[in-house]
Amino acid sequence: MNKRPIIGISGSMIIDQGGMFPGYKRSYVNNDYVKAVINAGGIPLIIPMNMDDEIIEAQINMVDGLILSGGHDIDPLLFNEEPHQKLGGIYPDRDKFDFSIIKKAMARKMPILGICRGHQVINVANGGSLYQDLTLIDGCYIKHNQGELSDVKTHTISIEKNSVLNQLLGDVTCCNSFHHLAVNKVAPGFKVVARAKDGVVEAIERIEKPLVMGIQWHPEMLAGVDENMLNIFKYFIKECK
Ligand SMILES: [Mn+2]
Repeated sequence: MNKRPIIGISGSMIIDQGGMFPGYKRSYVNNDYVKAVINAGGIPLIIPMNMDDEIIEAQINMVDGLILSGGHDIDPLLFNEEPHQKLGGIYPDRDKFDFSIIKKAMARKMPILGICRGHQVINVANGGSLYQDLTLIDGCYIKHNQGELSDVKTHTISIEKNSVLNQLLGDVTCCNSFHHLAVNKVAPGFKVVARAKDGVVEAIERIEKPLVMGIQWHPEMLAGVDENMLNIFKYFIKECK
């Protein structure tokens, strides 16, 4: 039997608001990432957030591919903008961790899949920028922060012909949506491969191999109900061999 690729999933931190230990920090990822990796044929390994470059280097050396999970807004100072009044909560330590782990994964020519915040942070770490809120985008009218459950699809996206995503999802599909930031300037070396009807960027891919893909929606939340969304993880994991 072929060895299943080991897929690192970048962690975040949750701080207890009440209960036994108010203020207590817990390393975590949402379990849907773990489930999607297992169901797509990989071995998930949660990579806890930390600030030590040598540790991060050792962590990345243990895996064959990297998934960047969702979370906080990204500090706009990282793309040379002051915080807009509509910006949500930021977490500069996590930005630092994500930047470091992306740099190390790319140096090792490792496939990377960024989801939601992970998609945005790939763009910023490679020299792109973000809109700090959807109201700052001319013509944006679609509800990108759905009130529906996580596995309900709410808006359509159009996918570019010459892209990995088009092979997996076709020209048009429907996705869930939980974001209020979006890609503005696309990082050099990357291309937009999917947009919503209002022009909002929904996915990017690196032009050269290895596969580095950013997806604005949450395919891991849909992977249990939609074979095509699970196929994104299957394709990614195959690339990690
Ligand atoms: Mn959206």
